Amino acid sequence: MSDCLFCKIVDGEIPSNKVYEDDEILAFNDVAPQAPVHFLIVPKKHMESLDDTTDEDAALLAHIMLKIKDIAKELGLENGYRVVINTGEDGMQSVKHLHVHVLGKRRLLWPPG
Ligand code: DGP
Repeated sequence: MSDCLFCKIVDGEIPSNKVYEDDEILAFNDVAPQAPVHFLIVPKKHMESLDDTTDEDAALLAHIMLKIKDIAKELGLENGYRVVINTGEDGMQSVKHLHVHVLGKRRLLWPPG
């Protein structure tokens, strides 16, 4: 999608601080980190949100989920981390390209706001 911020990051049009990349996904540091480690994982294929996914995306979604622990380990999150997928208006999703937040290196509060 030409006007999608994360598609532009995937295409390299907008620079990002990459932490992992393969043919299907890109992970990069969040520009406004909410924890000492805070990165996002996005599918390279544009999809607006979890609401936009279908059974055909099962392998891609599983790939994202299974990569989290590897990247987390690389970044030293041996004491745990939190995975968040903000979805839609009530979920306060601001960027309309599916992304998974991974936050760690501090004790995170619960419940969230
Ligand atoms: P969400 O509220 O779940 O849609 O989170 C969007 C996140 O994207 C937010 O934590 C800030 C991050 N973000 C927004 N613009 C940029 C950008 O240009 N670069 C990077 N690295 N992160 C961005």
